[in-house]
Amino acid sequence: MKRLLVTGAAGFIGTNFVRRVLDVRPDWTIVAYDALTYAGNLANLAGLEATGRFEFIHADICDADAVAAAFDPRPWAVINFAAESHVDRSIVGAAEFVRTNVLGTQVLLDRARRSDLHRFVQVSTDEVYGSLGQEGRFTEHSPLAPNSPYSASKAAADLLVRAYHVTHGLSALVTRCSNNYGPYQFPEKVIPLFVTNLLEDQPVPLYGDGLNIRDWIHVQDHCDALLRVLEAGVPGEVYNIGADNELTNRALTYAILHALGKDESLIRPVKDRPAHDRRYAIDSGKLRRELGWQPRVDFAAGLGDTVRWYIEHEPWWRAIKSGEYRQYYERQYGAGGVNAPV
Ligand code: NAD
Ligand code: TDX
Repeated sequence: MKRLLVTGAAGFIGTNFVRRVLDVRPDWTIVAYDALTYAGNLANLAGLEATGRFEFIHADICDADAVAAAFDPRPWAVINFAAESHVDRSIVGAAEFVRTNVLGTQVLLDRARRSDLHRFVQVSTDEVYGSLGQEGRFTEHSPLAPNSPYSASKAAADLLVRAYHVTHGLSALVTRCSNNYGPYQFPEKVIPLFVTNLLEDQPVPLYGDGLNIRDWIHVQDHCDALLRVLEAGVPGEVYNIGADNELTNRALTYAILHALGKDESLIRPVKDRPAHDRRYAIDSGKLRRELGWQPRVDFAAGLGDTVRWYIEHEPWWRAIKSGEYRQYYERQYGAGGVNAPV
């Protein structure tokens, strides 16, 4: 039995990854570790204990004692998803981003370097490269130029991972993926936010001119890439992950409206995100060439499946969209908010 420690397991990508691994690696045991912040949801992992290969630890990655306990018995490998992940929240307050994304990663690395791990995989983002003009794509050699407190904290963590590999010989590596979509995504991110608003016949807040470009990948393709990197990636390396699927936010919005049979009168133009990165596009040629990975999910089909998932899991998102979420929404999108209607 291989024991895999998965931090941030109760969030969007962590949940999809844990479920996938339990399915396709019957001889692996998962130790899911999560602080259950506003974005972490234990309901996402419901029923997995029944596999007999799953345990959950409710703890913070900044807590060195709790991390040490999770390393006993020693895991075969570690994959770190734990993070504050929403750019807009990092603009309003960056402290929690530095604490979890930087300090938390350092705490994990300090424990990891004293264990003989197969791999330590740091799940990072294309946002560390900053913003592109109309031409070109990010490669692993693109300079780091983060523009938001979120992406700056992720870049800092990437550099710590590199330093622990070089200094301490830790078998660590970094992945940088583009924008994910799919089931279990917290409805502060654009796709689940727009889908669930439209299911309630509420307007969808489109930032600025709606012409910013994101490069979309289905979460299942991201998880398969992570599994490949975890098993066969070369320590010290960085691997970009992407599915060659650039779309303006406006085109994405129309695709979602169409999927739900709604019309454009529900688009609400709102104030732009400060320092809003104009375009992301990722070159994942290295991962494809060296580790033989390729994406499988066609965007139109994947978006349709995703929309259906939110339709079929209404209690899941309704539970999230009550309570604290309402205050967040009002602070962000209400009159006087960062993204107030224009
Ligand atoms: P998410 O916000 O849905 O989940 C983050 C999880 O981390 C939550 O379960 C939360 O409870 C947990 N967490 C937060 N602080 C913690 C702490 N101090 N200790 C332990 N757990 C803590 O995020 P996500 O979209 O699933 O992203 C996962 C990772 O992938 C992040 O590192 C993010 O930077 C990266 N990433 C995300 C995307 C994307 O499109 N969503 C793309 C590329 C990379
Ligand atoms: O209400 C909105 N209206 C809108 O127009 C929101 C929430 C977003 N947008 C725009 C901003 C972006 O151009 O949609 C695009 C996508 O926004 P987000 O879903 O917030 O994602 P993004 O900022 O691109 O970052 C995401 O991808 C990279 C994840 O949140 C990060 O964790 C990941 O690293």
